[in-house]
Amino acid sequence: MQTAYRICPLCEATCGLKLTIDTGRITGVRGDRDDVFSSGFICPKGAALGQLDSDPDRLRRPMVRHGESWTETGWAEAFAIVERGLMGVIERHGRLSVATYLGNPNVHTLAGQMYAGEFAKTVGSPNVYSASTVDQMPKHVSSGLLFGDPLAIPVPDLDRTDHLLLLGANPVESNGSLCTAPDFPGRLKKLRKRGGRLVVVDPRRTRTSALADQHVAIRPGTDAYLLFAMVHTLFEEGLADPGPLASHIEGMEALPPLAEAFTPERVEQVCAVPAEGIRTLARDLAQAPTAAVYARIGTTTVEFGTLTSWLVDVLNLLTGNLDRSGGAMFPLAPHRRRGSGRGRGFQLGRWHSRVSGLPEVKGELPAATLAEEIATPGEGQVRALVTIAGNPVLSTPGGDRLDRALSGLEFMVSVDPYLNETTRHADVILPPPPPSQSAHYDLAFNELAIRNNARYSPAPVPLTDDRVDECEILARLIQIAAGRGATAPPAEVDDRLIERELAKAAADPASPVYGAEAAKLAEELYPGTPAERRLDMKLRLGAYGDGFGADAEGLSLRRLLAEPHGIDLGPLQQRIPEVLKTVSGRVEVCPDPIVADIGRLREGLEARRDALVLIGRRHLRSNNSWMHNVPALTGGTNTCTLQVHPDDAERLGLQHDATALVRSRSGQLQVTVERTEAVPAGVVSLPHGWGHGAPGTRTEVAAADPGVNANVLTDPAVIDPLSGTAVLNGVPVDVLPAP
Ligand SMILES: Nc1nc2c(c(=O)[nH]1)N[C@H]1C(S)=C(S)[C@@H](COP(=O)(O)OP(=O)(O)OC[C@H]3O[C@@H](n4cnc5c(=O)[nH]c(N)nc54)[C@H](O)[C@@H]3O)O[C@H]1N2
Ligand SMILES: Nc1nc2c(c(=O)[nH]1)N[C@H]1C(S)=C(S)[C@@H](COP(=O)(O)OP(=O)(O)OC[C@H]3O[C@@H](n4cnc5c(=O)[nH]c(N)nc54)[C@H](O)[C@@H]3O)O[C@H]1N2
Ligand code: SF4
Ligand SMILES: [Mo]
Repeated sequence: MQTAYRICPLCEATCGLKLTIDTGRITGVRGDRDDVFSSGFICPKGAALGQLDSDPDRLRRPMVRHGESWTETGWAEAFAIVERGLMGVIERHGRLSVATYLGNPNVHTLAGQMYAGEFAKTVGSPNVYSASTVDQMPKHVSSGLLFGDPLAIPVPDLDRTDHLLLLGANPVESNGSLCTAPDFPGRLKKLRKRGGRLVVVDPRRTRTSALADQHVAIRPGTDAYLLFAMVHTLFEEGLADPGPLASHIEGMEALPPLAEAFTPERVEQVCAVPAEGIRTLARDLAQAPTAAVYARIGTTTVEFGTLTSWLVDVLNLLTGNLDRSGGAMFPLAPHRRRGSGRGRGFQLGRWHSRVSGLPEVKGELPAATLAEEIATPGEGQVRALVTIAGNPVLSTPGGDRLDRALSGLEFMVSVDPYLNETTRHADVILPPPPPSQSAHYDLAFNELAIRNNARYSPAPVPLTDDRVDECEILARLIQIAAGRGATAPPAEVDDRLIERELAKAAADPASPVYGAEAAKLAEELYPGTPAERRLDMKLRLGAYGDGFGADAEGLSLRRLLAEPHGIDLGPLQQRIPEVLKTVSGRVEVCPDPIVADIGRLREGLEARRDALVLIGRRHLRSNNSWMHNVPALTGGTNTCTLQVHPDDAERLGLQHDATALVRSRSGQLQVTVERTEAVPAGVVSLPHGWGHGAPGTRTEVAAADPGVNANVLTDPAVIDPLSGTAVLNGVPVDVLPAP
């Protein structure tokens, strides 16, 4: 028996876990009480890490498909098949014909963070897709336009704020998103205990709204109206005051006229929130000593996702809460350096998708358009697909169409531990090792953490013989895509990247290694795995780094390895103007693409909103599509039911537990009805990530309680135009008793 510490990779909270390991298996999981960030917090998913890790359905060796059947194969052979398949398509149809889809767990693995983007870049095709366009892309676009950097996302300063206005998020079940805060529920309770106020805007009653001082049951998809009317109120009542930030803002004068049309009286009927209530929300926000507006997936995967994301930070700014303690602040991750306060700004639409002409966003095309790019013949048609940690058949709109399109590919390879709804179409599946055999560091979530910190977990258990580290799997794919072949040494990839980054640092007068010789610096790196060498480099060049000797106290991987519970780097600090990368060097508060989209919002004031609409939900013991195979996380209230308000159920003739037929513009399905007052009349809720048990999948536990794929109902043709993000909430549907 041995004890090991491992950061939990299962959600954005990044809790430190204390694992008991017995002969290579996780036999016990507890929260690590000494973790500098999570202080012992754990949720049911973290507690089930052992079961997840040793799930008998987890693939151990590469799988090769022959028609309907699969055989296991050795790694060398698998990579050789991938090389033949991928390079064959490239030779026949060119690099444009290869698409990459990067799924959510890429932000939860070191491999995904360090290699997946590089892989897509190496392929050199505009056909790059990811879970971001069914998730948070609107926030990237809004940050890109406001601050010049799509990754500069302000997070609520949870532990210090006096007032939190939270929209479209349910962190008591999701444990938080775009705001990394272990024990989010406990932090909300503490906020109230210290006399602060929590306001939750959500159509549904949730476990988060149950903690709140006030719950505003807004009509789905209309948050942009509510927030704009709050902006309107701030101007009308002379409450708009950015405080000391005023000298760092550009374009303020354009804001009041834009807010003009959105009076509380005008938007009242749109969002089903009384005008006087909207004014009170605005006054409360402006008058709180400190306050933060925080919004998540219920506000991004909607018709006006980018405008809503923008309005969130406009409100933070207008109430003097942007970039001040207790407000909405920019974390400074250890692998980042402080900026210069100016940059090239953010551009949208540098290229367009072939079939529907949709603009590129942050180097990607909308996931909603992938199926048609595969299915539509012509020059540039997608013929090969690489999925890394993704299950787009269940997670993207029109998933049933994508499912059909995938079977028409010439070649597909998936890096994934499961044979599931998506990977069943692959020719080769390359399974990564389980978390117990993988090292961990949160590059993505340190950029969103409510306290700056650094924590590294070496793999708790050594790799077993039949395993290849996911970093190496992806590095080998990079070598293949670069044309260097399946047997080219994977470490070359890291050597090249290290050389490039060190040379850049050595040429930068603001860097601590300015003037040094890159090759010499490379020799000083921690002599671990290739990924560890790169991580060491990033930490040492970063904001708290040792600068390769410039600051003896500074961070390095060696120092982190000596601190298994992590290093706390203190509360968030003010970062404007340094964090800005806009051309003007200011916060550009009314960027052109946003202003241009406000016309669409104004037109929407006139739209009829009497349809029954569908929204999603998450259960505490779930994670998108891939944890339904873990027995400890199934059953109880974690079910795939259509929640219907009793009044609607009455009107539509739907009995509790009976089967309903749900139809949308895009598709239809049958699902069990759950009558509940948790949803308001006019709104039904269905969770996503279900719809298991398809022929050829190998997830036995999940198949026993398969549920239905909510993304048969969501429509790939309906997206937020600025961000290409799918509209997954507020989908008009008809519901009737199943025939
Ligand atoms: N209707 C509706 N649809 C939604 C949403 C919604 O709210 N409503 N939410 C959206 C959101 S927020 C997201 S993020 C997307 C998620 O979309 P995806 O990322 O496409 O879907 P996941 O279900 O997270 O699938 C993750 C895949 O990664 C695999 N995996 C797990 N661990 C690892 C690992 O360590 N390495 C590798 N290589 N693979 C691994 C799993 O087996 C699974 O196949 O779904 C979106 N879809
Ligand atoms: N347990 C669990 N945790 C997870 C996940 C999971 O699947 N299960 N997934 C992870 C991922 S990938 C992500 S992105 C995060 C997401 O984290 P959250 O954003 O907190 O996700 P949800 O719990 O889906 O909460 C979204 C809320 O928005 C509400 N909503 C729907 N439509 C609207 C609307 O139009 N306006 C407003 N104001 N609210 C609306 C829904 O009722 C729901 O309560 O969670 C992560 N954590
Ligand atoms: S809250 Fe998230 S990070 Fe923490 S234990 Fe649960 S799943 Fe893991
Ligand atoms: Mo997500």
